[in-house]
Amino acid sequence: MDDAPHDDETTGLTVDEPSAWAAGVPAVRHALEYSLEQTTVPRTARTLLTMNQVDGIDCPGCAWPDPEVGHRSRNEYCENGAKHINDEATRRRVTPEFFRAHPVDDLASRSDRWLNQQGRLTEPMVKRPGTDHYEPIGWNEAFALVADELRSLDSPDQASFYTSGRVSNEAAFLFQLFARAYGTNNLPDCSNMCHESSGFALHETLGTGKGSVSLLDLENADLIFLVGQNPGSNHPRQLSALETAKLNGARIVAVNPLPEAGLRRFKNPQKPRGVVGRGTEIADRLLQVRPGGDLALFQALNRMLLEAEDRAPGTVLDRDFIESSTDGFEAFAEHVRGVDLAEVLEETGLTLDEIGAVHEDVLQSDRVVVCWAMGLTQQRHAVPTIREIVNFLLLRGNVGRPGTGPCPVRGHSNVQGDRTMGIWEQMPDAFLDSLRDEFGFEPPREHGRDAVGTIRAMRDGEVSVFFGLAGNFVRAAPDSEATEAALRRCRLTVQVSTKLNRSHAVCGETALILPALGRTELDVQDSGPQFLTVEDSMSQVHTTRGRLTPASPHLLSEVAIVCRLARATLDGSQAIPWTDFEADYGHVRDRISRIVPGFHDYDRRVTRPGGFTLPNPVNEGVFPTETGAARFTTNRGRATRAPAGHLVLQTLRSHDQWNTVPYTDDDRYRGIHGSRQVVMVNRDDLLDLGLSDGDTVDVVGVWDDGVDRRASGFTVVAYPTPRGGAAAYYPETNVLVPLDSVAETSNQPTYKDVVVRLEKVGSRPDRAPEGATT
Ligand SMILES: Nc1nc2c(c(=O)[nH]1)N[C@H]1C(S)=C(S)[C@@H](COP(=O)(O)OP(=O)(O)OC[C@H]3O[C@@H](n4cnc5c(=O)[nH]c(N)nc54)[C@H](O)[C@@H]3O)O[C@H]1N2
Ligand SMILES: Nc1nc2c(c(=O)[nH]1)N[C@H]1C(S)=C(S)[C@@H](COP(=O)(O)OP(=O)(O)OC[C@H]3O[C@@H](n4cnc5c(=O)[nH]c(N)nc54)[C@H](O)[C@@H]3O)O[C@H]1N2
Ligand code: SF4
Ligand SMILES: [Mo]
Repeated sequence: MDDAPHDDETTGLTVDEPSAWAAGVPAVRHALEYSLEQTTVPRTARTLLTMNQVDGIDCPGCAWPDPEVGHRSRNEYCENGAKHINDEATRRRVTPEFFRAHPVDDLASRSDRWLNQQGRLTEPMVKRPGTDHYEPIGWNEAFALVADELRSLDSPDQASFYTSGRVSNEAAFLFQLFARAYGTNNLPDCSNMCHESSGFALHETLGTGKGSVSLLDLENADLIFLVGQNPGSNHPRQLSALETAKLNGARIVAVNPLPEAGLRRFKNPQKPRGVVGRGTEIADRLLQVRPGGDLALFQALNRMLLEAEDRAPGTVLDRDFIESSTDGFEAFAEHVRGVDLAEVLEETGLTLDEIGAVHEDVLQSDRVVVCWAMGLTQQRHAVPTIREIVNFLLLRGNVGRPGTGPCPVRGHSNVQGDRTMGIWEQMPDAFLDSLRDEFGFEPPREHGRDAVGTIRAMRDGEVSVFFGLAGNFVRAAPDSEATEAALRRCRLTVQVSTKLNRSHAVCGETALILPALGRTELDVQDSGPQFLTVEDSMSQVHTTRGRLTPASPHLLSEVAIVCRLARATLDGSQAIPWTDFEADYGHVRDRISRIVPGFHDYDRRVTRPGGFTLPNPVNEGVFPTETGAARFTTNRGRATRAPAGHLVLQTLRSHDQWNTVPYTDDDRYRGIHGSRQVVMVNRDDLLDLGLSDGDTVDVVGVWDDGVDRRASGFTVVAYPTPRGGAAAYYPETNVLVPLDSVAETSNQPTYKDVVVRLEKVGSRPDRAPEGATT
């Protein structure tokens, strides 16, 4: 079983009730089933027992932080963390023989799941122009090939260097250093598609793009908002922190169009009570907001707070804080007082009672935290919405005090660290000056291209070399057909990867696969075994050490790959000791400590148990904005309303996938099994559209550029989503997201805000009986 490649068959759709609770015994059982299938028992146990422990492996899943040292349980991981780690520790292998048997066209015809299930990549491979197969290539020849291509470009800006957020601080720092020494700021990353909107909104209003909340803050808040996130599937250990907060007396308000399982009830697998009991109710209130209605909701709450202050002056707002630490209050207040509550009800789909009850919760609370994720950032008005949340926090001084603050919940385990290390196409001059002073070269100053900008430039022939350090760009990006065409126009595409994915199959004229060590694996360099470092969603920087024997003797670490590429490409005029960096990662951290603020004495501090926490100026009452004050802003924007006969589609994650990689076809908590080709629609909308639960439809994108964007053969599932909104899985529906449909100012694709219509293809006779859902 272990070595047999899975076939691509799906078992057929079955649907039952969405689950009312998350993460108990079945969660653990499912993780073990997946582990056993992918690895052998001792290997599984060895990896899992060190996960998220001091001196162990940082979970390669999400960026949720680890509890303080001394407060960690023996099994400090969730079901999904176990799946992610075992997906990497699999015993299956992709060998040169595999590539001989599967031409590139064949790979391109396979599902994402099938590609991933083939196992770990083992050797560098090249696809040469005019051929249809990958063949083995030596490492030196591979680096020479990339170097020749890069050196032959008219301008360094004709290359683009993508990073996905699993990459360590060390590799990320070197990667941006290489790109800038080579001469470009074209450093798109997954964050462009993830929390870019949060970064823009927070930077403008608070002067720093990161959240200021610690785990302790969360546990000590007395009111927590969970807006546009699904922690039961995507940040499962967040539920433990929320449970603690509840036991400490917190109330929780979830704002989400869908009644996600983890927002309802949590059974903590780490506690006996969690295994047998009813578990903890997570959300005291679930506001099933209409898609994109969050801006209106927070504006209404802000208006209510201003009016409450009018009624009882000096009792509602934190006047001292507003006067001493903020600006823009008057203009904001005037604007928000004019918000029309009838319009709010229309925008949010909520009742005045529902909003009023939350307002009462706010008045009763001294310490408020607002958490959010992709349900906000991937909206067209994401930036104004998050700015309005900052207004909401500022009004009662819920920023920078213990138990308060904004909490953007990050996705990839080191996406925040990669940004800290300079992976951003718009790094500020101060950072570039430091690079110059340290390494003696002049970095380019003009902003580079982000993810969407890179796709446009490849499409237009302005970028002809695409280099991906981890990730699966072609599937993560919007407008799949346009993105695929853009990548196919490239002269060279290079992917540094652990597992096979579609970005290897949809490639440039020449294509390289460079197989890398994963986080679970022992990394030995000339100076001995190395460790790596990462930063979680709450700015804690700590080590991660792999212990498993590498999947193949031919693998190189990401650090080694970047160093060797740099040596092959650059002319040596910069004073950058690439060989030393590769031999001893301590040298890399030493340079980081001199360049990146907050990293002084990096090597020593990071090896202390639990590492260290980066300072956040907001927590010291400092707001490094242009004016030196936290800023109230005036925000406008209305939710997308689909025209008659259409729906607003959000593309989201199932419980059983890691981003572009589906592990199975099941989404247990939503009650959907056996197929991901489903579109969830409100039952009343189905009636209006003349459709029934179980019908087969094409989902057709609507955007006024004349392009037919179509996801074919989807089964309609009646689901308790607000009217007008639909949901389907990513990445199968990325084909529907127009490249030009981006959030204002952040340029983030609007993956949760896509206008579609459903074209009926046929009905399935073998459906579960009507009424099985909702
Ligand atoms: N198991 C697992 N864990 C993961 C990942 C994974 O793929 N699998 N991915 C990781 C990454 S990179 C990220 S970024 C995070 C993503 O974590 P999430 O942001 O939780 O992921 P999504 O599945 O995109 O879900 C977004 C949620 O937003 C809600 N939503 C949609 N539209 C709106 C709206 O208009 N308003 C509001 N209030 N809510 C809305 C959806 O119903 C859904 O519950 O997860 C990380 N963790
Ligand atoms: N429609 C839609 N699209 C979305 C989103 C959405 O919600 N809806 N979400 C967006 C978000 S939030 C994100 S973060 C992006 C994710 O975009 P990416 O980060 O690019 O995608 P992943 O699926 O995480 O990448 C998986 C691949 O990474 C490689 N990999 C895994 N571990 C390692 C490693 O340790 N080293 C190396 N070198 N490679 C490794 C494997 O080859 C694997 O196939 O997608 C975005 N796209
Ligand atoms: S919550 Fe996130 S970091 Fe923690 S074990 Fe689960 S996937 Fe890993
Ligand atoms: Mo993400």
